[in-house]
Amino acid sequence: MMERAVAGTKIRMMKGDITRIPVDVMVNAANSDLVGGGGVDGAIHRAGGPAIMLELNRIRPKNGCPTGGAVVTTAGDLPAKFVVHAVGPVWRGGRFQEDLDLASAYATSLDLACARGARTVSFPSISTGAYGYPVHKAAGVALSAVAGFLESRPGCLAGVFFVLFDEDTLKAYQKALAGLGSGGGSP
Ligand code: AR6
Repeated sequence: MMERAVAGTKIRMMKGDITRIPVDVMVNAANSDLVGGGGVDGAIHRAGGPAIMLELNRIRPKNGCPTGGAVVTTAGDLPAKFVVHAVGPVWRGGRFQEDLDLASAYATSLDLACARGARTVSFPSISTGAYGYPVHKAAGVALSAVAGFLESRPGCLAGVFFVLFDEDTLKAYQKALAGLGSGGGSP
């Protein structure tokens, strides 16, 4: 299943490079220091240009952004109005509230996007690259968090897009989307 509506908002799964998909708010999988890095973070800074880091340097909290939190910047040259830099958890075996922190990264991102008047938001698969979160677990947490947010704020967003980089990740998120509401959406 590629698309499903939750509380009137379309959740859509697609394979590709998130930096190429036009949207109001593009979510980045950042680190607490908000200093850029590899993976999707590197791709977003490369495609967005220096304006993003210049703004991060101005707004960066003294002790960084906590895990599960997020900050908003310009999108620079990206096909978006804003970038939300979300900090997912590093996977440490699953007993360190990784699921709560991951859910918080998604919900905080959507909250910030709505506060900026976004109608469409795109997400990568937060934490499942360098941070090592098992993708099938992460997909369930991500979909539960997004669906929970949409049910609590109906009408806020028109579309939430998951832009996934490889086939295995796409399949895991499609499965989680299909399982939403039938008990399959939980971790
Ligand atoms: N579009 C969509 N997804 C992508 C792209 C892209 N252009 N590039 C990679 N992915 P990761 P994390 C996928 O490692 O696990 C960085 O160094 C990738 O295949 O980017 O949250 C940050 O600075 C994977 O499925 O993020 C942090 O230090 C997913 O995005 C740290 O990595 C997430 O992989 C964050 O690690």
